Amino acid sequence: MDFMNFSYKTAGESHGPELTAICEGLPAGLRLAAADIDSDLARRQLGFGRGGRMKIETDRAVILSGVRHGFTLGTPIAMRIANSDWKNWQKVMDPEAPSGKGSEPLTVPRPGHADLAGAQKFGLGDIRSVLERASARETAARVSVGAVARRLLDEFGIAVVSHVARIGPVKARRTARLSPEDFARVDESPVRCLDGQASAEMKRAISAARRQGESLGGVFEVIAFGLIPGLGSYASGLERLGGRIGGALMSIPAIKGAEIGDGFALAARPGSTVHDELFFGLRKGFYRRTNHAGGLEGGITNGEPLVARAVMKPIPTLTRPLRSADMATGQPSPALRERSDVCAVPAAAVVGEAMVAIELARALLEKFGGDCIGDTKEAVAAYLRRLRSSWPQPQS
Ligand code: EPS
Repeated sequence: MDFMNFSYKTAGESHGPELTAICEGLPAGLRLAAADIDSDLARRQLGFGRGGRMKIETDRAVILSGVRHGFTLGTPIAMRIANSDWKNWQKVMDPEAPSGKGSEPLTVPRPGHADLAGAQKFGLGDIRSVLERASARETAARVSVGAVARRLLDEFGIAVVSHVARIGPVKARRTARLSPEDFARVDESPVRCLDGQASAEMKRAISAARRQGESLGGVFEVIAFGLIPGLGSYASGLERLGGRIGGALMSIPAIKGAEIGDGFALAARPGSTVHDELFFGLRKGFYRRTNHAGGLEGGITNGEPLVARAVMKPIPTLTRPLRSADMATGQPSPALRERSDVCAVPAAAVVGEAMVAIELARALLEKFGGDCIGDTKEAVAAYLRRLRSSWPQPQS
């Protein structure tokens, strides 16, 4: 699709030697250091409810190309994140040696996982060959791309943040209008929740799930502050930012639903309580006092914060497994049990930030272009001048 100027690709298996990400289409002259990426990678590893794997990994990005002396070159940026666990899996994951003792095929699919559908689609007899790439480990590579996108957005005063709104039965209390400052300490909550009381209850719910051999899902919210009106378009369906943000969130493993603004709750409300009324002030121009639309009207940013939520299903690997049937024999058998997380909603929220940052960076570059960051900045400044000059003049 030609409007996708900023694009990326990831590669790598969960227990292979490394994850790789390549992104291209960013302007030259953007300051970028591995530390910008590592801070997001570390945030993705946070969260009460993760399994033993997070004790093994300390994700760090190595920038291999596209950056010189701390600034982007406008060429493809390749990044590598090593899997520390690889050393324990070399035999199982060997690209060339035939499978043998110690790498016997896994044949009992987990309900809710990609195991069976993936084995059928690709003609694979060993579920290991499916789960290695279906694993959410891949999201570390996406977070590295998201961190690069975030660096671009930061140059334009756009901040993308997230918090956990629900884990299993525990819902956080809603604050009507959040500001960037509200997120300063969200990573200090063990479940990345803004409501202290709900945080404690969420932790208790996760501990109880762990004891019961269960897993828990939840809801996270991503908010982008500082947006310029006019990103995205209604000109073609695929350009609508709502679909692009929703699709990006739904592409995260285990996400089963996404909504923008008041989302599904809008179904129950009359129009007069749903739409954000417009006001005009000589200093701030056109503005709204509410944000039910979640910052998008007609698939275009309207200058209000972009608010998107996504629901994550409980992870399908259960230590008290569900019933399944063996792919090799057809015999009933309890589903595959692997080391896994009990709840990964706090981590998924950080992945959600990355996905939203990527879509916003793409939309920004679509509108303002620029092989060089200075060109992009000038284009944004000229656009903002035009918006201001089009404001109605006070009547004398
Ligand atoms: C995952 C299973 C677990 C998670 C993993 C995602 O890994 P392992 O099978 O090695 O215990 O910890 O998440 C990550 C490795 C990660 O970096 O997020 C799965 O099946 O999706």
